Amino acid sequence: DAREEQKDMNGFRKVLAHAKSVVALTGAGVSAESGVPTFRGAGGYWRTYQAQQLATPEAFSEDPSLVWEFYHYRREVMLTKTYNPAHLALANLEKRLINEGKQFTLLTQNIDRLHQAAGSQNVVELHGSLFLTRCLSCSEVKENRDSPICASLKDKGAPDPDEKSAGIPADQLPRCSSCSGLLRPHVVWFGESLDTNVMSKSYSVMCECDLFLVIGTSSVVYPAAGFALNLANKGVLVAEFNIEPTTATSAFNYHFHGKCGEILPPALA
Ligand code: BJW
Ligand code: ZN
Repeated sequence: DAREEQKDMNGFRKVLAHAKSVVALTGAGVSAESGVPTFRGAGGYWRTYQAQQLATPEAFSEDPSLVWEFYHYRREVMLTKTYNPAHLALANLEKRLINEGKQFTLLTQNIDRLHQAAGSQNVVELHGSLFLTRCLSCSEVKENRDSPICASLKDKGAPDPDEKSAGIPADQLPRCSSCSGLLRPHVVWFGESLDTNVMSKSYSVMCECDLFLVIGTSSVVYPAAGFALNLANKGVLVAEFNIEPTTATSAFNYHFHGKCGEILPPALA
């Protein structure tokens, strides 16, 4: 039946061997085995908040100190984490396909830069990066790996539910080196549009692809959640890798169950 066909690894590997243009979409599940918490699992809380409450422009304008504490904490956590076999499997797949004269693009919802650390080259960051800032006054986007990002955030951002807000005055939060405006993380918050260049690159590679991989994402956050569904509707082959079925699973040709650090390396080898 259909469910058995979805697990046909030999069938998938044949499809992959013949694909000329592969696109992968990754989500937080790819970094879970690196120790980076996912959004919708049990570890999805910071203090008493879920990302949906803090990753919004409203939260930032109401309490920029609180939102900066949240992102500062996540930046500092990333300094202690590294890529895992799932990231490596995708970097290796890219190298092999490019050597064979084929196309590969990695669309990631993750802001942690672990794909790049593992050696992936053609990466589109759909939701921005923890290590980019954007100035609210002059809009300059800049790489920033400072630890701490500013003196006032040093040792702040502890995730415990009873931790009190640091209440840092805005003039002591990260500021622009060009115009001294307030900086924000260059990430895409709820209610904000994805960058237009990012969207057009994504659509153009999806138009050409003959195999789409959906890896470690709950497929609930749009527009990324619609990518695989749209392609599946057009008849493009889609393979999903996840520790559990998602609401989108039934629309896909393949679904491989397991931790992506364990199932991706053999599947993509
Ligand atoms: C494993 C594993 C292991 C675990 N191995 N697997 C259309 C319909 C409905 C709503 C909307 C819509 N269009 C827009 C919206 C509103 C909204 C939205 O989608 N809301 C939904 C929640 C309903 N979208 C937006 O606002 C977007 N903007 C937009 O569309 O602009 C135009 C517009 C504006 C206003 C109105 C309408 C249109 C922007 C969304 C930006 C999302 N940003 C975040 C935060 C980024 C910064 C930060 O990190 O702080 O991005 S939210 C958060 O979710 C983050 C993630 O990238 C994103 C996706 O999460 P992901 O990666 O899927 O993680 P999880 O935790 O959900 O899932 C992990 C998965 O891994 C699970 O399935 C596990 O099983 C699995 N897993 N371990 C394999 N080891
Ligand atoms: Zn500026």
